[in-house]
Amino acid sequence: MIAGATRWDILTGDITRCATDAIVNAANSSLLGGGGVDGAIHRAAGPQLLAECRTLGGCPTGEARITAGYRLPARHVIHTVGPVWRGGDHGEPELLASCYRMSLALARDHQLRSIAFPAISTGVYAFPKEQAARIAAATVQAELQVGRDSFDSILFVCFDESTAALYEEAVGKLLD
Ligand code: AR6
Repeated sequence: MIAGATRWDILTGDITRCATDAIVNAANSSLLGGGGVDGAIHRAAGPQLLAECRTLGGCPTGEARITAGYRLPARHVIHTVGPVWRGGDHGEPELLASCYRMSLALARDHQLRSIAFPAISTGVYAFPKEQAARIAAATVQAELQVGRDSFDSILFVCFDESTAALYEEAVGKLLD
């Protein structure tokens, strides 16, 4: 798919293998590591990532912070904190959209051209996957339209085929 000058793709696989300018981490507000994709990113990046994260003083839900990528093939990690799903009427959709917007804003500020996103909040934080895919696709598309500059490439990196299929569907609906 192409939006403006930006190519976006949906991939199935392990985001720690992505050699993009930045990969996005679905972190928690301590930024001190955890399970899921967060654990995988810290394992692959090595202990220097945790050392830099300790200097950041955490991150509120819906916001994002940037670090180096250390041993990762990606140059940077953008850590964002998705909402915990509590039924959907506690601002979860808006907070999830904010994660995508704030991550792209940080990437822009640092002149990064390629960014890979995991399916934020859809694991331990239990956000319904289909709704999360729709929010991810719609928010990224809207940001690409308003952004004065553009990215070369945005990747949605899904851990399994069924999540990737939900993204394909969400993006397909946007293009209808
Ligand atoms: N590459 C791509 N996607 C992955 C990978 C990977 N290596 N590993 C898991 N996923 P989760 P959350 C997918 O639970 O729901 C952590 O403990 C996974 O299948 O990692 O935002 C943090 O420290 C799912 O679709 O993040 C927080 O405490 C998606 O990544 C909490 O979990 C997100 O699942 C954050 O929960």
